[in-house]
Amino acid sequence: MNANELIATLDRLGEEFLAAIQPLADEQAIRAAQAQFLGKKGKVSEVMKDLGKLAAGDRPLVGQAANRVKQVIEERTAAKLDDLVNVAAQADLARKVDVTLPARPAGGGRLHLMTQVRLEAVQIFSELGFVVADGPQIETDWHTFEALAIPKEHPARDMQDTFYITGDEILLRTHTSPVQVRTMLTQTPPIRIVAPGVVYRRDDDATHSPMFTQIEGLAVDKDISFADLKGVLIHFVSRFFQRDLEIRLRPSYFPFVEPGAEVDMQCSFCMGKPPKLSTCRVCKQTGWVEIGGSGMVDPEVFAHVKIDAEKYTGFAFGMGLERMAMLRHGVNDIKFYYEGDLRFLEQF
Ligand code: 2NM
Repeated sequence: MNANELIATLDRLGEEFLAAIQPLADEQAIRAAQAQFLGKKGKVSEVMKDLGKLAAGDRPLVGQAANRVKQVIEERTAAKLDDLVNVAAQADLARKVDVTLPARPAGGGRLHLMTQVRLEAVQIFSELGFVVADGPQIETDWHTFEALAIPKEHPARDMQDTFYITGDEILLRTHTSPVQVRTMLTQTPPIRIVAPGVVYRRDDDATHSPMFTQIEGLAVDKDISFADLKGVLIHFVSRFFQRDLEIRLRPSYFPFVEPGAEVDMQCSFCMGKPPKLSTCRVCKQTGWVEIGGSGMVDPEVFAHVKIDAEKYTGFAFGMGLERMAMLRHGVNDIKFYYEGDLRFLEQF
C-alpha cells in the first residue's frame, strides 16, 4: 500500500471502531474492543507494519494519521467507560428506598447474670437496713487474715489457696471479710453492712472458679443475737428464691466467729422432698443444700479492730453468689459465668 492508501485504511479503522463500540454497554467488552484495534496485534498495529516500506518522506503523514486514529479510539473508549459509571450512579439514585421499613433490631445489651444476682442480693439486704461497703481487691495479710484471727498455720493462708502478689504480705483477697475489718476500724457501732464483690482463690473446676463473687454481711450493735442472724438469713432466702424455704444452721468452725454455723437451705429443686424413684442431683437426696457460713463475731476480731466486746456483739455471714445463681437458675457449671458465651448470657 502506498501512503494515501494507508491513511485511508487508518481512517476507515477509526470509523469501524466507532461503529463497533457504539452498542457496547459493559466494561469488559469495551476494553476488548479497544485491544482489538490498539493492542500489539490489533488492527491499527497490523496496518502500521507497512510503514517501514514507505519512502522516508511519506512516513510522517502516515504517522500523523495513525496518531489521530489512536487518539480517537482512546478518547471514545474513555468516554464510553465514563458513561458506564454515570449510568450506574443514576441507577443508584433512582433506586427507591422505603424509609418506612422498620430498622434492624439492635441486639439489646443486658446486665451480666452475676451483676443481676449481686444487685438483687444487695436490694434484699437493704430492706433490712444493711448498706453496701466496698474495699480493695488487693489486700494486706493483716486485713485478710490477722485481724480475722486466722492463724499463721491456717490452711486458708497456704500458697495453695491464696494468690500472693508480693512476698507474703500483699495478696488478692480470698473473701470480702477485709471490707468488714476496714469498716469496723473506721466506724463505730451500730454497723449494718453487706460487702458484695469478687474474691480470688487458687481453685478451678466445675464448681470452683479462681475468681468468684461473695456477699458477706455484718451487724454490730448492743444486744445483737444469734436469732437476729437467723432472721436475716430466712428473709434473704425466702426473698431470693421467692418461696418460703426453710434454713438450717449447722454448728461449724470458722476462726473469726464463735459460735459458727454453716447455713443450709431446703433444696430448691426438690423442695426438701427428694423424689423416691429418681435422684435429686443438687442435694444428693438429703433435701438440703449448703449456701454459706455464719456466726457471732469472735471477741478476738473485735479486739483487733478496737470494738469493746463487753459492750457490743455482732453476727456475720458469707455466701458465694455464683452458687446462689446456680441454685436459682439451674446453672450446672461455674465456667459459664466467665466464658462470655452469648448463648448463655442472653438467657438472663
Ligand atoms: C463467713 C462465715 C462466717 C465473717 C466474719 C466477719 C468479720 F469480719 F466480722 F469477722 N466477716 N465475715 C464470716 C463469718 C464470713 O463466710 C463464709
